[in-house]
Amino acid sequence: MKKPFIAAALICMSAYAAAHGCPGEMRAIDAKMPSAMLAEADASKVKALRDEGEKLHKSGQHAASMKALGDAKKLLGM
Ligand SMILES: [Cu+2]
Repeated sequence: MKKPFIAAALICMSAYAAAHGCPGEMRAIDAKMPSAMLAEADASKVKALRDEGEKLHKSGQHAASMKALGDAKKLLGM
């Protein structure tokens, strides 16, 4: 009786993590942006990657989204 419940809970948690990884990255980028000392070209690149990440996330392409957001974080030195 207990085991199926635990399995279901684990499946829910991993789905939760996958669905919420991108917004967490977006929040981290948004928090960092105002204090980031970037050249204008890099700042607009970060913004473009962050927007692309959000679009990909909304269309369900979380792996691609995480990659775009990861590139944005790299430019931010995070
Ligand atoms: Cu996502």
